[in-house]
Amino acid sequence: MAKPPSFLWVITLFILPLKLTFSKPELVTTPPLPILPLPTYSQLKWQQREIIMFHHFGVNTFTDSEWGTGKENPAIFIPTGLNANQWVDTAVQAGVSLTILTAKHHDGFCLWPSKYTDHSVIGSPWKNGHGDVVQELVNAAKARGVDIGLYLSPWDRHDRRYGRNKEYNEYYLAQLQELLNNYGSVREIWFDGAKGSNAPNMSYYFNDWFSMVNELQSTINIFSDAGPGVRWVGNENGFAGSTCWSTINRTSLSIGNGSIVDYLNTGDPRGTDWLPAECDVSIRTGWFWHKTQSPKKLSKLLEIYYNSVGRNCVLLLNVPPNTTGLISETDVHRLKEFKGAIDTIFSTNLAEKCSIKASSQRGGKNGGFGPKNVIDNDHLWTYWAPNDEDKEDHWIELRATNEKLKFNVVRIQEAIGLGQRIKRHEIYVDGARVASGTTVGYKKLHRLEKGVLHGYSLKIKIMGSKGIPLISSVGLHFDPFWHPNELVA
Ligand code: FUL
Repeated sequence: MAKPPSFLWVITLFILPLKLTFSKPELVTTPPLPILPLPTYSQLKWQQREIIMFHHFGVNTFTDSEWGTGKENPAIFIPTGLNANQWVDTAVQAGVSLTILTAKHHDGFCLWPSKYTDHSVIGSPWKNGHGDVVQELVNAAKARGVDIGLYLSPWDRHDRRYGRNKEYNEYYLAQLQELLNNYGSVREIWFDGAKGSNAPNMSYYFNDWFSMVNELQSTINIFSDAGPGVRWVGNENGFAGSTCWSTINRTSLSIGNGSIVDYLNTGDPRGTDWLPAECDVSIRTGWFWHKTQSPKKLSKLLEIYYNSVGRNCVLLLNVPPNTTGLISETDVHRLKEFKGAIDTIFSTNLAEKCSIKASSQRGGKNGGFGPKNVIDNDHLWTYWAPNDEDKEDHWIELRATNEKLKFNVVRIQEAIGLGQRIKRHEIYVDGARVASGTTVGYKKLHRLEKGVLHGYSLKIKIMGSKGIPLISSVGLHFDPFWHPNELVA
């Protein structure tokens, strides 16, 4: 019979290795401190959407106008073939995860059966007055895993309470409560600052409105010229400033103030509020559908994409349903092309095949902040961080492992969860400067003016930054749609 193992053997074979394994957990380097202000959870989610869809729909669709008078008869609203599933399918095909509907535009006509007015779908023959466009969109979106947002125009040309501060604010708040209580989760609410020059004087009780919104919806972002969740970019062309900070001073902002558009466009490096910009633009000339208009060319949409998403913003692209209640086929087709083009450009990242080095790395070789982090799939929480001690001269270099790299787009992303930092940067290919820029933020896209470049190495130098720069992603892409010498119409 074999001898039973001695006590000493048991300790050596089983207990010691256990102790060795468990007593020395591997400690990793801590992340650097953030630089305030920071985004909220909902603002980060919003930023990652990149493209949001907007639907302008209402009586204007049937009167061929942009700003209704408020005197329209609800009976003209007859979208006989309305199918919100088709709207949301269009959004999904375009890679969009949030779609915003004009529940009420300036004409005051409500797309849902509000209890506080008869100027709504209730007065329309569509579904014998039992229709509810907001509900139709909510149902279609829910079935497809898409989120919804709502636009409720403060300026109301129909309601007689408009101009009487207390009465109208009560009315507006009552409608806000209807929309935010009865349709499930709403991810964005749009407070439009637009108002006709001859409209009656009116004080909007924004503080009451914003407080009510936050009380009723926990993951919503409030859009207005001045936030507090998302700011207007200052124009309706879909173009952010080439410098674009997500930070700004809210105390310098007010809603409906034409003198702040440049400030809104660029933001403020000294801003104490995190308030990123949304670029609203329509796929057509107008916001509402008009028979005579057609969608913008693919090249124009791509230019808008580079100047919005590629400048640290979210693109809010309006796609208006027609009088049938459908997104026109021409628009559906153009959106497919647009999404196809974005996929073609960005699905291949030549940086993934490169060897990468950097000026320094936080925590040394195994600190977890090495330059390889810029080619993984996490564009927020894994990043390259240089040493705290290195105050300047930060760079990251990608080098081809065999043949030359061929690209015309450089993508840089910052780990904005720890604040927006980069103020100035330059890009070099094989030692020659090919591009320079200012802010980076969530995403900076350089569509190179020189066209397609061939080279072995690409170096990004950070020339100015608040604290150390934190780069979460770098991409080298080839855009076959980019012909820098051809002018975009
Ligand atoms: C503007 C409005 O006046 C337009 O009609 C449109 O709704 C656009 C998004 O905002 O301020």
